[in-house]
Amino acid sequence: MSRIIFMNDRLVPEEQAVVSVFDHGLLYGDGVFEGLRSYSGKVFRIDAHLDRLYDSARAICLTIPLAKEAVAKAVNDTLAANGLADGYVRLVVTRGAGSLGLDPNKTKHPQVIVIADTISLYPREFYEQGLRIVTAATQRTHSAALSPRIKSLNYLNNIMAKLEGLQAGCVEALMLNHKGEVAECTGDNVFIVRGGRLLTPPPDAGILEGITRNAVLDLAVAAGIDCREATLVRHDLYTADECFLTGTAAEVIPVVEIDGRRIGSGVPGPVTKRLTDDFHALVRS
Ligand code: PXG
Repeated sequence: MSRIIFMNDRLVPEEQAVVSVFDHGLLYGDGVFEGLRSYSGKVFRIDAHLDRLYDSARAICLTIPLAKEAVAKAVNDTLAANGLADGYVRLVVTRGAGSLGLDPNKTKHPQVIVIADTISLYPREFYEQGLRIVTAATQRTHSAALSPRIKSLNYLNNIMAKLEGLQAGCVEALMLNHKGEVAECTGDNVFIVRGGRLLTPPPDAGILEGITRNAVLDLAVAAGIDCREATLVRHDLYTADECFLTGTAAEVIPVVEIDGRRIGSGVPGPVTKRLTDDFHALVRS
C-alpha cells in the first residue's frame, strides 16, 4: 500500500516523495529529525517535539522554512491522509540540495518531510519479561565533538553501538560517555530504581533529553516516587533493584539483564510496572 508523504508544502504519494542525490542530508547526514507518536488521533507532546526539532536546527544553523504551526499541521494532516489514529511519525528536515563539498551555504531549499506509518514496538514478550542488553564498546559521541542533544541525521554513533548489541543477540545496547559514565541506550534513555528511588543520567552525561524520559519523571513526581538525575556507572545498574528504558517507539520497557548480570529479581519490578501503567494512562488521556 502506497503511503501519503508530506514534502515541503503538500501531500504527495510515496513514489513522488523523493530527494536529490545532492541533498546534504544524504551526502553528509546534514539535517535533523524527530520521531513522534499519535495515540487515538492525538500526537503526544507535539510541542515538545517541535521545540526540540527547531532547537536542533538552530544548533546546526539550519533554518526550517516553515513555522512550527505549519509543521504541526503537516504532522496531523499526514496522519489523517494515511488513516492513522495510532501511528508513528518521522519528521525530517534536510539541509537541501547543494554542491559536492561540505559548505552548507552552497545548499538551497531545506526539505521538510513528514512520514506517517504504523509502529513496530519490541515484541510483547519483551515488555512482559524484560530485555537483555549489553554495554557497547562504542562510546556515546563526546558532546564537545557533536552535542548528543542535537537529534541530527548522523546516527552512526548509535548504529555502531546497535550493531554491537545485535551481534550479542540483544535488541538494545547501553552506551557510556567518554568518562565511562552511563549515558543512554542507542535509541532510548535509561532509568534505574534503587532503594525505592528513581535515578536517570543528567543531560550533561551526554544524552538526548528524551521526551518520554521527561514524561516519566513527571509521572514519578505525581506518584510520589523520589526521583532525581544522577551520574551513574555500570556498577549502579548491575546492583539496581530495577532498570527500564524509555523512548517514543519503545515507551517504557523493563530491562532484566545487563552484561550477563541479572537485575534485581530478574523480572520487571513494581516501580517499572507502575510507571508503565501511568504512562499508558497518560498517552490515552
Ligand atoms: N536517546 C536517543 C539517542 C534517541 O535517539 C531517545 C533517547 C528517546 O527520546 P524520546 O524523545 O523518543 O523519548 C532517542 C529517540 C528507533 C528510533 O527507530 C528511536 C529514536 C529515534 C529514532 C529512531 O528506535 N529514539
